[in-house]
Amino acid sequence: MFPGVQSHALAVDDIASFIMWADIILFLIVVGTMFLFVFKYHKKRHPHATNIHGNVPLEVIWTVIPILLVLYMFYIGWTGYIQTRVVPKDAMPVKVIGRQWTWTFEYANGKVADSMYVPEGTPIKCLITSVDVIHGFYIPAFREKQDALPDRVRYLMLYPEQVGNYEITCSQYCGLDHALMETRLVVLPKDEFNKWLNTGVSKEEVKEVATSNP
Ligand SMILES: [Cu+2]
Repeated sequence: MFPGVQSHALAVDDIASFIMWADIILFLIVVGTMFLFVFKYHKKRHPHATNIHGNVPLEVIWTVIPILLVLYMFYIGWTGYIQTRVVPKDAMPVKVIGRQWTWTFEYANGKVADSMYVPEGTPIKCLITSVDVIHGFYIPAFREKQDALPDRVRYLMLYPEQVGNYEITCSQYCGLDHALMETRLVVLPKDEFNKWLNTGVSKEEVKEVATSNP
């Protein structure tokens, strides 16, 4: 997996690796015990089976540990998720419109672009919708994804922390050219972004800027 570029992405990665390591350790404990018992209680070594009626300490342990693990997974998942849902006061709105098979971005001053330009260090409130079928607004490096639904507006918070050029793609199969429905998220330093926002740039020029900064 390529590196995440905002603290939310790092939180998602931490959750994924915590769950993976918890799975690996539990797998080894369960399968290890299974093999140990197959060996230890083989008919040759243990000809007479014992009839066991419960073991309270053991049952408490295997109930409490999984509950704590699941609660902890919920806690780290929730705190990561909430970062994408809480809208800070200084958030900048950007309208994200999906259509077969392109993305369009509209800014508060009326500027329209086919790549998404955002300033570094400003929370971005993406207002996501679609003009035809269901699309999925997906920025892998930010570990964020939200379906774009016709006639509805859904939102997602972005916290661009690093200047750069990131992939935006469609995560819902939406027809013939679904695979080609991609564009760039360009994070610029604040002053450069303001310059970009306040100049009337044609669509061709927007494309040029987006591709000249790989
Ligand atoms: Cu699509």
